[in-house]
Amino acid sequence: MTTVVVPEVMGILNVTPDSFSDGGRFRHIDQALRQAEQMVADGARYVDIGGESTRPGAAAVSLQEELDRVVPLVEKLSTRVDVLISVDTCKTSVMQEVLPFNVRMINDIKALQDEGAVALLAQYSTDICLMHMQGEPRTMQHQPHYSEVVEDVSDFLAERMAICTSAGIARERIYLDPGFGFGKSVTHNYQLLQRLEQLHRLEQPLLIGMSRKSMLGQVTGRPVEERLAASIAAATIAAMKGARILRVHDVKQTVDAMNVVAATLAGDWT
Ligand code: 7PJ
Repeated sequence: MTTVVVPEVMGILNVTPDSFSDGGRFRHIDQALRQAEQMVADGARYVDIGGESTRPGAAAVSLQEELDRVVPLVEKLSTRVDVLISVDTCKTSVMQEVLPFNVRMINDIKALQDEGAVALLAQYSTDICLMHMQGEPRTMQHQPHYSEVVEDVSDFLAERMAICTSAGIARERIYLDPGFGFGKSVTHNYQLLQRLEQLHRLEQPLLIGMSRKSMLGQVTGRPVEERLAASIAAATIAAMKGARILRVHDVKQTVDAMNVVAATLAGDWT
């Protein structure tokens, strides 16, 4: 019998600046903990904590602000909720502060390009997600250009992976992500999704994030709050193409979809 791998679901837990203004940090942490508990109840295996907005056009967040948002939450979550913790950061100093806690993954949209990041991670056993991005979040959607998007993304990921492994990071710790929406036109995004299997030649597990992204808005004409159906379709496609982890906002609905995928791949529902 062949082993059927259905992706794990990673729930997105954004720690937004607004949540600080209404009632202070404790309330904000409590709220985030409750949200994490709900995601676990809904079937999430991971929660991904991000303190920096990386949406197109977003302003950079200061180091101190990101630390204040992320570190106390990681600390509390690691002792109170039974879930694998992923931290979405591209700053070496943030990684340094969260790594001593029970963090399972560092999810870096800049693929450990910040100074000292690779050397730091080489001292730990945490998993790492290396994501591809063209340009910087503030400007990345201004005319992205590739000679061939799948090849270029694949070459970049292979190169970053080689840098990690030569620094002593075991291959088994590395997940790869083509970075949907990060310096990519709609066409680039759909070419990547259509040919996602080609990234399996890198022989690493893939982490995929398309939840509510503009590539879904552009083909459906829906605003961000009405992209659930499109997000589920995208997650299902990624699952059928062999993604290992799906990074999503809507955990419960994605888990339902993954149960359908699991039954289909197994030809059985038990
Ligand atoms: C991704 C991410 C993604 C990984 C964000 C958003 C933008 N990390 N962080 N992959 N996207 N690994 O969720 O819309 O696609 S932030």
